[in-house]
Amino acid sequence: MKMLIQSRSFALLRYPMIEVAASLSQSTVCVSSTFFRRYAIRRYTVSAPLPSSTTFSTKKLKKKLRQPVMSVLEIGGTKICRDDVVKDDPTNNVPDSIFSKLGLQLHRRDQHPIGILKNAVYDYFNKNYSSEFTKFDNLCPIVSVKQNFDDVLVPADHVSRSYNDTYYIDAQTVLRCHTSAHQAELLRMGQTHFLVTGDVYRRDSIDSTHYPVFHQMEGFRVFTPDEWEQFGMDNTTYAATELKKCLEGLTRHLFGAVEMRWVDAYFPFTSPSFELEIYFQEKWMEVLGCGVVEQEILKKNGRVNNSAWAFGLGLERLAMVLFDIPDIRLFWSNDERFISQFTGGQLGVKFKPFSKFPPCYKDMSFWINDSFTENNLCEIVRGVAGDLAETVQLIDSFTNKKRITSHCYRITYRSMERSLTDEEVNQLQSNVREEVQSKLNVVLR
Ligand code: FA5
Ligand code: MG
Repeated sequence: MKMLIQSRSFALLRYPMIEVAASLSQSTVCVSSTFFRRYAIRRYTVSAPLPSSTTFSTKKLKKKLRQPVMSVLEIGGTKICRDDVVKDDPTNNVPDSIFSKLGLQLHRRDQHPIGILKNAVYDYFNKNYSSEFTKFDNLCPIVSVKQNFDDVLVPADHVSRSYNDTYYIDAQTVLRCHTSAHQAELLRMGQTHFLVTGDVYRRDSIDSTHYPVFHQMEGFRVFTPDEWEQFGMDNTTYAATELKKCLEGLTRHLFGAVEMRWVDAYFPFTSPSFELEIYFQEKWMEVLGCGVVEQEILKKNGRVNNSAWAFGLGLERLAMVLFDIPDIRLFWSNDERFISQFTGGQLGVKFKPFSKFPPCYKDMSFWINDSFTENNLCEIVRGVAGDLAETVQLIDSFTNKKRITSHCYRITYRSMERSLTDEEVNQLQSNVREEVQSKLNVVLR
């Protein structure tokens, strides 16, 4: 295995505000996926809830695109009604398309690539840590703002708390945006070695490695002083060494030989922090975040004088590499041609694409306003086109003499399962244009 240890520019990571300021002032085409690394100095308007329903001009299209939404479900013993999650209220920004994913729990399906991967990670921990780790995979994804952010020391002004980045049910309740939301409660329950797998939710960009619902597995391990003292190490060095050993072993267990590298990172809840990237489809892809847990979290939750490591795996990203799955939307496919290719317990299987259907590109330009954000645009595109939207990419930006900025976005439409007709794509694009204008108050060009 080729292992590259790489440090990115420290300046960007130590001063994340500068990174955001710089990226805002540039007309950058690159979309950052580093949710917890980003800090906000911009203010977001708490915009009205984004579309939960869509206006299509033909009944046929409407039927084809809309997924049935179950109105009551149960997760981990909690009953959840649609009307408790999707509300016509300014503090709520959960659309029906997101509600429809609640309770699907791909990670609990043993024949699905996400479930197969979860079980393979369990095997690794059972073998190497003699089944010491307690597993949780049915904790309810509806959590308090305190669990999701405060308990893991996310600062009050951190960008991840904004309505632009997180799905809020009301001002105090969110759809968890990471499995780290359960760290504190499990520590308080006396857990010292645990794995938490679950669906997590984020308003995010649209491309082959980002989806607004995905799955994470949190790992957490507490150490006592005798453990680091016997190796003559300080608590932080010991935890960091054990963490990297564990994750490098896991990567070898899953992939055998794969090109990967460690990157220094920032998370409010760990220090030092790292991300692991794997080379996939001719690019470096970030697959996990991890680090040595902040003492404050341990102390507040009954673990004085201890040390700990934690990690959060992105299961879709790892499964993409493992099974050669080229697009994250495929995980949600009910197409037999996808589902039938995977068998419980089998890791080595490579996905055979059934066919590559042609993409269709549509550009749209508009003058933005101060409250414009790309996530709001993506939410509209997803609301209209669902999984037919493959990418949304900023391809041009300029500011005129009156200091008004224009953006040009290219939307790629493509189905994973069939060829799209011109009529269908034109209709989608026309609906997107209409909603972008009316909901984002931008001026189309
Ligand atoms: C976190 O969520 C941290 N809670 C991870 C962590 C846990 C750090 C414990 C330290 C200690 P991050 O935002 O980087 O970090 O997300 C973790 C992983 O989730 C990423 O590496 C990536 O693999 C995956 N991921 C993030 N956003 C998306 C998305 N929109 N779609 C699919 N996968 C995603
Ligand atoms: Mg990250």
